[in-house]
Amino acid sequence: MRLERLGPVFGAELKNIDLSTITASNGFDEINNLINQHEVLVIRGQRLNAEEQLIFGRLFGELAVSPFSPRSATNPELIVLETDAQSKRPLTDIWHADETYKLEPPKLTILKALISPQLGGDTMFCSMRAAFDFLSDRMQSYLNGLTARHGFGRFRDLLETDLPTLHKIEGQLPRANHPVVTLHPETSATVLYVNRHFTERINELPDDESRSILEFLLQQTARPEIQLRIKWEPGTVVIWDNRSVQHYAPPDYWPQRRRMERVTVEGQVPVPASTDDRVIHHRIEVDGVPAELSEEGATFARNYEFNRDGLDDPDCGT
Ligand SMILES: O=C(O)CCC(=O)C(=O)O
Ligand SMILES: [Fe+2]
Repeated sequence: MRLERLGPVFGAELKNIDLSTITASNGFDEINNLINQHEVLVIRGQRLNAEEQLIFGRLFGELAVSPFSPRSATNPELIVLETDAQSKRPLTDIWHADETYKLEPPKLTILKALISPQLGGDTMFCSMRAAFDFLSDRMQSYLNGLTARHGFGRFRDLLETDLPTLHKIEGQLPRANHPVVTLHPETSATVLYVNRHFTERINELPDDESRSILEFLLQQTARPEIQLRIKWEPGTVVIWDNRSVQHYAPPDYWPQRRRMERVTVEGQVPVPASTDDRVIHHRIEVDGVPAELSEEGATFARNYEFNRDGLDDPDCGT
């Protein structure tokens, strides 16, 4: 097999490989390591049928059954996302990691295209470990130790019922608090773990502060430098690390037909990055060179140095 990186920050395409031949002792460790390292792995030209996709998924752990997504009648672990003129507009145009309202959100998602529209229907990804790395040291320290509440977001709209019944159903569905900054359990990377679909508030902050800080954090997914956009064709499989990336699927193709099949691997309770005052994090590297701060970030850093020197300077202000 051969690997081609898809961008300087994350993402890779794996070539010359047939996923149906992978077993626990043949190729699994390599693929698992590549997912940890590159966060999104694209494998094209696969002829994996649904059964083989389930078997491949089970190599990584138990498969999840989503309470909201449309499942295959014969196999509840297989999610079938099919869109055409008869279906509603898909609710995928919002940045999210899958199912973070669960106490144990999924670890990986494996999505396969069966029918792709002629134009549109791409899926976008954002590296949330890069999002965290791009924050200032001050912001990283501020976030450390905070937790956020995750609920159902837009999936509420799928529960077509009157308001009192909706509240009752919501009361019975899971909800979870997760650290705002998590530690990836396999790579120890620090990850910004809030998303626009499911994260409702930061628990330790008053309402107005939570709203502003959360909005600032959610906007980080808009940075083109930390995004990736994947084009699908029938037979394309994408595996993403749901612990460290978010995705957004523009429904720009709808009502054209698109059919995808997905399996989702169960994960663990997210762990907080650190309980120290200072977060020890890894910095993004591009070919071994630490990524540059953005222009504003660099200006801020220079001003900060200047002001601090100024305070220490006995001649300051004279
Ligand atoms: O349709 C897509 O490309 C992705 C949909 C999605 O959000 C998912 O499968 O988790
Ligand atoms: Fe999703």
